[in-house]
Amino acid sequence: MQPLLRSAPATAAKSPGARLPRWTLAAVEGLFALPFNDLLARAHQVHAAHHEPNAVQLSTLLSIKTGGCPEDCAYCPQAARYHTGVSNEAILPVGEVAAVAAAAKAAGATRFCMGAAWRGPKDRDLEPVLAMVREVKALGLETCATLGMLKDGQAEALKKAGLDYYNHNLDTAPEFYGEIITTRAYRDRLETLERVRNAGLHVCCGGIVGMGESRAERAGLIAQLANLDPYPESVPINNLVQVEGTPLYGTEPIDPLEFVRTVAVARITMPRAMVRLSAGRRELGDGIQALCFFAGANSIFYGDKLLTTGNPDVEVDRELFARLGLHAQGQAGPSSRPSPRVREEGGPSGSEGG
Ligand code: SAM
Ligand code: DTB
Ligand code: SF4
Repeated sequence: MQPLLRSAPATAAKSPGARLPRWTLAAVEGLFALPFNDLLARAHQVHAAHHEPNAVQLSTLLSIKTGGCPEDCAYCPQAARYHTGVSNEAILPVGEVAAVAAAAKAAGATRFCMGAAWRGPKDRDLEPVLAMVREVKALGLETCATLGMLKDGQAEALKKAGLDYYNHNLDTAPEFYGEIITTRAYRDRLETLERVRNAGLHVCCGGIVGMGESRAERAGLIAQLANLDPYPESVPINNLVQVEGTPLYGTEPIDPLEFVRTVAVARITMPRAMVRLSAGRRELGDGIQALCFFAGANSIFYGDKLLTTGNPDVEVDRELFARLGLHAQGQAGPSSRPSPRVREEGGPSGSEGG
């Protein structure tokens, strides 16, 4: 299968003022190639300069509309065309979503993300989602939604209802994208991100690793993200969750240390972003997660389920946090350090980003 945008530069996202890209592909590849200890030391230094290094944001995810999706994302158990055992369900009632959000807040989450298995919402789909956003916001939680591609006016309506973040991932590098999805183009994703940004919403945008991509393609994904202008406030790094029935089932898993490197490079190139250790934490194990937190991951999905697949049990995460001396963001921890310094590290091109 031919990649859709083989020639798209890794530094495609420039500001209208012809700003130089913050991070060239070569510079990002250079970070990946550093000795592991040097990379982690540098990433941790950037992390500690911009964030409280022992605080981790807890975000709970809920699938508000599961399965039956018309798209062909090769990793996704919710695509109707793959036989994964996920059935096409109706959108959840608003009251049920509010109850799950209240329980997530009681368990310590500060952000609540609602996901729908849509190519994009039809206008009639958006109405109940707006009601959900209002209810979740009223609980005092940060709100996030991931509903697919947005049309004119939809991002504005979400913002007006009280949405804080919109999650829309680039998923991978442009050069590898055509191997993974054919039913929407990379530029469609960039357009939705632009709509989200223009509506004044915060951008949550990241990708998936472990899909059989090369290191250069992982670097290409990070370069795309880091050169968005401004770069996303929230960057989920997903480790592919392999689901039987999807085309990517059986792919050689990523070397876990390479996953840590990806987190470290995301931290260095997007210093102020929340870098989220997203799907696939169960497969990583405690030691690798600990390295990811050291390398700059400071957000997780918290709760026993992601959208359709499993996530570490809440009790397991609490125990891991206790062993590592981590605490939930917004709750004082015993080892809290003074406020981080907030000097932004410029990219190798010397220009400031974000
Ligand atoms: N349907 C909407 C869309 O695709 O934009 C929103 C929901 S979709 C499930 C959100 C993101 O979840 C995808 O972009 C992908 O990055 C991630 N995702 C889906 N299935 C995954 C899997 N098996 N492993 C890791 N990440 C996955
Ligand atoms: C993101 O980057 N990861 C989340 C969230 N955004 C919506 C989704 C992970 C889904 C994992 C597979 C599943 O549970 O269906
Ligand atoms: Fe549909 Fe989103 Fe899954 Fe793609 S990732 S198949 S768009 S639910």
